[in-house]
Amino acid sequence: MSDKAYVLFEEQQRNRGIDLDQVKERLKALKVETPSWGYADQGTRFKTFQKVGVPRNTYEKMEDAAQVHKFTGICPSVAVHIPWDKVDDYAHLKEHVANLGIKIGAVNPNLFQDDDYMLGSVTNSKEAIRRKATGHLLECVDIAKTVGSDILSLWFADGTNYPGQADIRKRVQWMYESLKEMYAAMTPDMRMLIEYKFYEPAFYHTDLADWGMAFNMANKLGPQAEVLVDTGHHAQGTNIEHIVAYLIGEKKLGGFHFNSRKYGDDDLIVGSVNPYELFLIFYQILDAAADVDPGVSRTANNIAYMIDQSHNIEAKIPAMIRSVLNVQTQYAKALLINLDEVREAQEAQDVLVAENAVRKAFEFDVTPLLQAVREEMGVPADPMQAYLEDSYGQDILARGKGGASW
Ligand code: LRH
Ligand code: MN
Ligand code: MN
Repeated sequence: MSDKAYVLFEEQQRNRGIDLDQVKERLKALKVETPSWGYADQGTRFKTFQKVGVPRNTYEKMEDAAQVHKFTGICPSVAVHIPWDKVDDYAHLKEHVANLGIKIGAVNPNLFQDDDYMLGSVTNSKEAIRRKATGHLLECVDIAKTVGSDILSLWFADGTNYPGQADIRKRVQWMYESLKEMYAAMTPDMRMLIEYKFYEPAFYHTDLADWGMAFNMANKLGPQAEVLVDTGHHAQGTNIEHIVAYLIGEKKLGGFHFNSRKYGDDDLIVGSVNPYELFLIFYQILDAAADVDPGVSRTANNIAYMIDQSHNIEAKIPAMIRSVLNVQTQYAKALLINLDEVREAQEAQDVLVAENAVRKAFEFDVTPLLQAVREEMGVPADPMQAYLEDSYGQDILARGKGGASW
């Protein structure tokens, strides 16, 4: 893309009242965290296809994640899942990751792969199992302290498969007691992000099934607890951007797990199925960021953007780069919405003008803008092409087959 394309783009946007210098600054400030497990071999419950070159351990997952940051410039942190990323010495891991030019982000406890948790972890009717689960949550707070992370990201597989299987109200209380203990162990700069999911692996009821349950739990715990929206965890047709707007309005939206889904929690590449939904999510966030209520704008500006995907048939590093670029593209488009124009149309109650003011931003080709931003950031103008031309993808084939499975 030539400078000429950017000059034309700038003129076009200036004429619409968009300040591109500001847009560029915001694009440079965007950070998207990638998940360690997205670099590993993952599958469905039917089959995991083992790929050649997959990281064999957490250290190698971090090396792959560093490549995504190297080529995109906007992925300086990596989420870990314990025990998938269990190591003997977390301080050493922190150092290794820092030497790669990145850092450890959200620490995700895992309370769904131990036989003891078949009938629930923090919601189990057996006291001893709840104790064990709470112990793991506390261990994760300690790990976060050691690796210098300020986000604890919680998702519970807890639920039941049959009516009558368990006491739903008691389970809510047990979960609250456990999280209260974890909350008390956090340092004041830490945030607990509570994720919800309407079904799977439990098929009758899930203890934290929707945003309202996560929101209520976060409210009961206190200001350091917030809701995490995983875009794949909703029923078909759910208006996710409405949930986003509502939670920011209540100053309780803490983060995202981005992915796409066509049917269930498919963990597909974000933006691959419904890029307009992603754009509309960013529209709500940017609109809130401009809110006169400082609490609302602070919340909107403090959202942790994370990817949560399983790359099942596709090559993992380029799949992650594609995901990050899709997020960046939709964010760039949303930055082109003239919010004043939307508000004026809202005040005039002109439905069509308002809808048009939002939608037309989606229709611009933001390639010249993104290329200019990347140039200024010192990363390749086309990160995907640059990665594919680089030798890293070939070099890691020496790792062979049979890498980490999460
Ligand atoms: C659950 C989930 C949750 C887990 C991750 C691996 O479906 O989205 O965030 O921690 O997948
Ligand atoms: Mn998730
Ligand atoms: Mn999920």
